[in-house]
Amino acid sequence: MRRRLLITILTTALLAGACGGGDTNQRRVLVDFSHDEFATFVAENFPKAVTVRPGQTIEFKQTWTGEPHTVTGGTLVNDSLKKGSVWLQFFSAFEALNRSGENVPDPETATDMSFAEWAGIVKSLKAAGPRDTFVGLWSKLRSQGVALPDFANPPNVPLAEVNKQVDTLSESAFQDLLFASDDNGNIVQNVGQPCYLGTGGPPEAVGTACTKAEQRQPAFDGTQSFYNSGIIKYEGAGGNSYRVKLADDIKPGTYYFYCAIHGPGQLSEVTVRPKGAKVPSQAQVSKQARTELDAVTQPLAEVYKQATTKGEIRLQGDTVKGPFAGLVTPGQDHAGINEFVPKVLRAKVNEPITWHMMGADHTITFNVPRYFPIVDFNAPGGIRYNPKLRAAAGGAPEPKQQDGQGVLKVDGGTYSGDGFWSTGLVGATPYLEYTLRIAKPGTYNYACLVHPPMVGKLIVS
Ligand SMILES: [Cu+2]
Repeated sequence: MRRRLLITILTTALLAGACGGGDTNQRRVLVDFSHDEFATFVAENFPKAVTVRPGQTIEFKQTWTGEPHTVTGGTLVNDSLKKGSVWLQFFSAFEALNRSGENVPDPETATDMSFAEWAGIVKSLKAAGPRDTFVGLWSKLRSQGVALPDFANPPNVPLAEVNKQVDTLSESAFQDLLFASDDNGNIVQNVGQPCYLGTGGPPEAVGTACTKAEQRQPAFDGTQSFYNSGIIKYEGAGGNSYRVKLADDIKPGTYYFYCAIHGPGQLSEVTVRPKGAKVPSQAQVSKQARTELDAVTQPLAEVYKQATTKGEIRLQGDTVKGPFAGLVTPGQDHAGINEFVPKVLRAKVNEPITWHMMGADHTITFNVPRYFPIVDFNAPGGIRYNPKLRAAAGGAPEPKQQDGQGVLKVDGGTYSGDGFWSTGLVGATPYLEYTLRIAKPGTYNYACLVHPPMVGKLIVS
């Protein structure tokens, strides 16, 4: 039971409330987030919901964590997002159950359990708030005609079967959505580039971008069929801004925008009130964003503390020892820490070093160029990821990805100590173990090519 559409991440600042609020006609929504004590990514917008008036501007302010994002909406996708938002609340509620500190068996792995047994465990959880929210959303989906079994009288069928149903049903809720990357995680032009259409959809051929005229951004009037930022351009370490000006004649109502890279889990609900209506101030919007951010980053702060003080973390009932390349918290698959922990490692020549890699997909790379743009906006075919990002280099094996079939172990061989060497883009759920040896003594700086703050030092004697 996981957000299948959510983490296609490359496969996968503090609130400047005052600045954003200086202009009373503008409201700022944060896209992604990096914690001020350790680097993170969060594939979400903060706050999730914002209320505005016609004529106002929404500034989507992206923190550059290394993860590209889009802001994508329009009538083509609005209904799907509206219905799907209940599924998203459902998955968040499931994550909240996992974070409640009680032991909820994971439907992905508890293969010998029946649904009746599992529902019984959930119903007897002591964390009443998260429990009732989850059970309530289960009924809400059923009342909307979603064919889930009854939680009140749970049938004695295999849990795995129900889990599969959840996956299929939730996926079908989002089937109208368009994505800016293909099955291999490469950027596609029809959605990766900006596109604003009055009617119809972008070109069917993923390699064809919308025309230059269609790439010019009009005000958002609520009737456009497709209203897509494309991948928001990099504007420096301070982040990127994408502004949506609401037309004076936009009809009051609720409009949704999602990230066409990370999926509908990264959703903004924009409620437009009538002209002249009172709407929350920027200070109130920023306060709400901070509350929602704290809920996401607090568990990350705890896991960071475990990793830095004890050198190990608890993950799904197991103890996982460092060193780490990235860190995650159980049941929170849309956010993670982008750090190497510890930052400095020591090893002897040819001694195996094993990193536990988790969270977003990462690379471990030696001899990183000074400037390494992750997304190339002026490539011959349009917009693409830097081809050096995905490929293994320097003799490392072909990069591997794995989802949920136990811990992936990769032997990266031996790095001579000279030249560009990279694991390529690797990632696995729950994590992978990557082993490497270094043939020559020295002090090596290494980094993740995706996430700029992710740097480490290796001293080989
Ligand atoms: Cu990384």
